[in-house]
Amino acid sequence: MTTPALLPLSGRRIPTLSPGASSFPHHRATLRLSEKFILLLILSAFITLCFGAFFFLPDNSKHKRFDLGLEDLFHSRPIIKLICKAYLIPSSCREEEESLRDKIRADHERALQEAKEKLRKSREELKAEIQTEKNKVMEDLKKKDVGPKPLPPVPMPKVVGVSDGEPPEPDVKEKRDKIREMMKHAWDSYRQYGWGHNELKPIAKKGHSTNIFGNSQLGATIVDAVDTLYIMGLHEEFKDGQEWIEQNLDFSVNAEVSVFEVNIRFIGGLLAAYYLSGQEVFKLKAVQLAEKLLPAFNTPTGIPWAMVNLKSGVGRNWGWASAGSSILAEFGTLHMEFVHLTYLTGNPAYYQKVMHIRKLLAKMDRPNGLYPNYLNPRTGRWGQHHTSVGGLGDSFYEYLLKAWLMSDKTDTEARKTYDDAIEAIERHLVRKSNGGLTFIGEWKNGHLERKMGHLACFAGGMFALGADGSPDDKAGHYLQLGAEIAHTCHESYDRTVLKLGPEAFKFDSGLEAVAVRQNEKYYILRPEVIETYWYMWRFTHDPKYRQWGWEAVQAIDKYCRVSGGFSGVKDVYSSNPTYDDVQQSFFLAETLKYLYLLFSSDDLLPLENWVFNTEAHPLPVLHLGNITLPGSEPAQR
Ligand code: DMJ
Repeated sequence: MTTPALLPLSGRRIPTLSPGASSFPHHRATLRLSEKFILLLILSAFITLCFGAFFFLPDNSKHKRFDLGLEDLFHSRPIIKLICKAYLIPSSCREEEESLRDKIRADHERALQEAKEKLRKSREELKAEIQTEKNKVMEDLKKKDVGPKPLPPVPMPKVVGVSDGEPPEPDVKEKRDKIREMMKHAWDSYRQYGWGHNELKPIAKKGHSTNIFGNSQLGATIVDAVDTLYIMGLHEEFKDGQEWIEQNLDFSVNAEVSVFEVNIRFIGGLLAAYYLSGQEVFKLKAVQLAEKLLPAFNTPTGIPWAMVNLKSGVGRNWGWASAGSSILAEFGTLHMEFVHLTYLTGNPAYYQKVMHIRKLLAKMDRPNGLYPNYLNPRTGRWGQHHTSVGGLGDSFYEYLLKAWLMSDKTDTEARKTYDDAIEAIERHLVRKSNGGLTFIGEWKNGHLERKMGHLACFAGGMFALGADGSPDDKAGHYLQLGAEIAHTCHESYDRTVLKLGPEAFKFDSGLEAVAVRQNEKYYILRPEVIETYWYMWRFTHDPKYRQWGWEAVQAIDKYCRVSGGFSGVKDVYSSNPTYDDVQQSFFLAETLKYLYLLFSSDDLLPLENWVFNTEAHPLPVLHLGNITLPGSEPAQR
């Protein structure tokens, strides 16, 4: 049997059985009757629904989501529209269509009006309108941007001695002016030929960089030099540098940088510029960069990688380092800057990272009490047993002493670690040559190499700086040791043709403070010898230190100065040297700064109030006796 196909109720056709569908007429009649009854019921239910919807459902047109005329078409009173279409109820449909048409007409008129107004406006007015819109969007974006959070206010450490430091003696003042002029020549040349690049090639007169800064233009010379400009009173140049930093220094770059170099040059430079000038931008940039360095500490031991990619945070070590090790002078030269970062931001992470390194080192066995230069960050074991106060080791010892000084001498743990380390160094590494010159050799697998690097010459200043406070009343002894190192290093300069010191010099087979190998005869504008002269001057006021400093000024000006800045030289024993064509950023940060201070009065940056980081960036002493750093124990006196 074929069941009757109930067509949708269109109102046009009452369903019927197809002819010949059934041969029983009575049955057919019964079916028709009940069908009609059901249809009637459905129809009345729909009519009731229709009225209910009309009077009681909310009007969607009052809750617009789009301002398009089509909105009502699809969203307002949908049930009426459906009924309208399905049942062809003429009056409701007409009303609905009418109101729709009115709405569309009104919208069109409004759009037309707006278009006419726009056409009446001049090109300039339209441009201005677009610009206002753009600015608004940019402002909104900036608000949403996750820029640096404002830092909590902290008591500003006592910033004293940011004075002119003009020396009373006219001849000293004249020398100081000459050094200032050299700084201006170095800066102006970089400004002209290398602006924004990391360093300058003063002969080629273009930008230069090395792998320590990654492949990015981070303006290393600007960041390294701004505090020197400030100290020398070169205000216009300082402002220029500050502006560049404000507008261009961006650390969200895909660059793999040296954690150590970026810390001492950039974070140190920015923090010093902040403390000296009070300009917030320097502090904010320092903190932005520091955050980017933190992933370098994600190693199994917490000893950081040597390099980190600023964008990805992926770290690794130098390929040349013994057994995949990190370097003592690199992971051991973070303390000063990181303590300041915690102090300024209230974020304990920085302090905890460097204290963790200190604790880990304290637990380790040390061959002969010496710290090897290599430590594997995965295993926590020493690499090759090579100890040096020059390259690879140097500033680790410096920062132990300076951590103590910087804490207003409350960090006694740092002082004790320094004293123990220096004692072992003196016993195993410090020797007197046959000619009576005191030198610091290098310890290589149980054997002393009688060679001293230019870098190790900084230790003269360190010994003098650490004299006060040394155990067993050995202050006089350490001041004397500092003086002897200063003398030896001066000899290494004096025994050359150019009166500039070689990179490394020997005390062997009749040799006294002279370089032997060709690849150790270069001078790359390094500061360490002058740094020691300055500390010795501050502690003794012996005029020979100014005299030695002046010799260096004259030699640098004569042999390293070129029309495009200052360049290193490849052989200090040759009267006709070739240039290396690099103006190192530390020449402006350190060499010229120490020279300037050497010819200034002592009230400029007094050592009771300032501690210089290893790149000569002065940071104020933090009087931690009254302050507890977040994440630290209360300081003990
Ligand atoms: C500087 O970057 C720092 O002084 C560092 O501690 C060692 N080397 C250079 C300058 O020679």
